[in-house]
Amino acid sequence: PSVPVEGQRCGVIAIVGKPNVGKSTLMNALVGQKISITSRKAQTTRHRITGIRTLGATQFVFVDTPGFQTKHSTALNKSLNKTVMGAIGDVDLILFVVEAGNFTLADAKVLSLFKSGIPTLLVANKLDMVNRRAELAPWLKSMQERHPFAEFVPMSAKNKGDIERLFGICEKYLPEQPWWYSEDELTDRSEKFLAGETVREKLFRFTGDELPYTSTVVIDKFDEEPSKTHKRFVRVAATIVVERDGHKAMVIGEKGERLKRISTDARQELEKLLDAKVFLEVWVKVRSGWADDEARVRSFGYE
Ligand code: GDP
Ligand code: K
Ligand code: MG
Repeated sequence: PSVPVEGQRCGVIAIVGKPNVGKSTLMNALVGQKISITSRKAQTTRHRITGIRTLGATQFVFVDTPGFQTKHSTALNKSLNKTVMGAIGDVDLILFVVEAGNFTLADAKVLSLFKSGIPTLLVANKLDMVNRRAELAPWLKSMQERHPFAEFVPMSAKNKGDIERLFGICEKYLPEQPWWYSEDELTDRSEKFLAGETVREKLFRFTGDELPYTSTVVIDKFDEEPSKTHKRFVRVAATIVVERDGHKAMVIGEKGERLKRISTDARQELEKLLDAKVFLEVWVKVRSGWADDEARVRSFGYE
């Protein structure tokens, strides 16, 4: 690297909050590339995902987490919450993300998990959705009384200027130490993992609200094969696992139309992400009760 080791800064920043406040959108904007899937639905993010961005002398290591689940205590939800707790245990900075002007019981539950001593910023996201900005000042004041936040950052994860400002704010909380990753690394997740997440995102996008969250994607095959015509050729086989026959029919759609859209969109996005020609096969399988079955949850790759 061109930056001498003595001048380098590096640290971990956890992005935490209840479902749907915009954590993954924020993470992708910070990393500058989509590595964490997003959607209108809760439970889109199911793993701890590391996103890395090196700017100047500073390496920012962001950790996106599943939204903390407070409603149902299935094996899947317990595993998601464990992931969140693990992620905030030992970090340099916490970004506690809420919707600007909003603070509910679910937000309060997440906040109550934080150990004191780790500097925490209140990221009041989705500022673009706030009509009455004047009402934000008293709200921020009430937030100050709830928790000793180091700073308030009203912003929108979809606004470029806000993202740049956030880097400036975060930088000073990171210790001076050599970088952990190379300058151009974006994530610690494998391409195979990203492939599964891409299919899962399209599954969520195209099934509307009717498909329960208890569906998942397993990658059965991820093989790079030699090719005379493309610089990279990757063969991927994925299985969408659902709970009931009715859900299976929903995913497949009339004459297989929906499954086709899911596969086509996922393939196109994967080709960009992997910079490769991709051959993608997607299957649908019924495994009733998988989200309640601890062994199954583990076998599907949840920690
Ligand atoms: P997560 O569950 O906290 O990871 O939330 P996601 O990143 O998946 O986002 C949930 C929804 O909020 C998605 O539809 C995003 O497009 C939307 N969203 C995220 N950030 C913003 C924002 O700053 N403004 C607006 N208007 N929508 C946002
Ligand atoms: K979401
Ligand atoms: Mg998310």
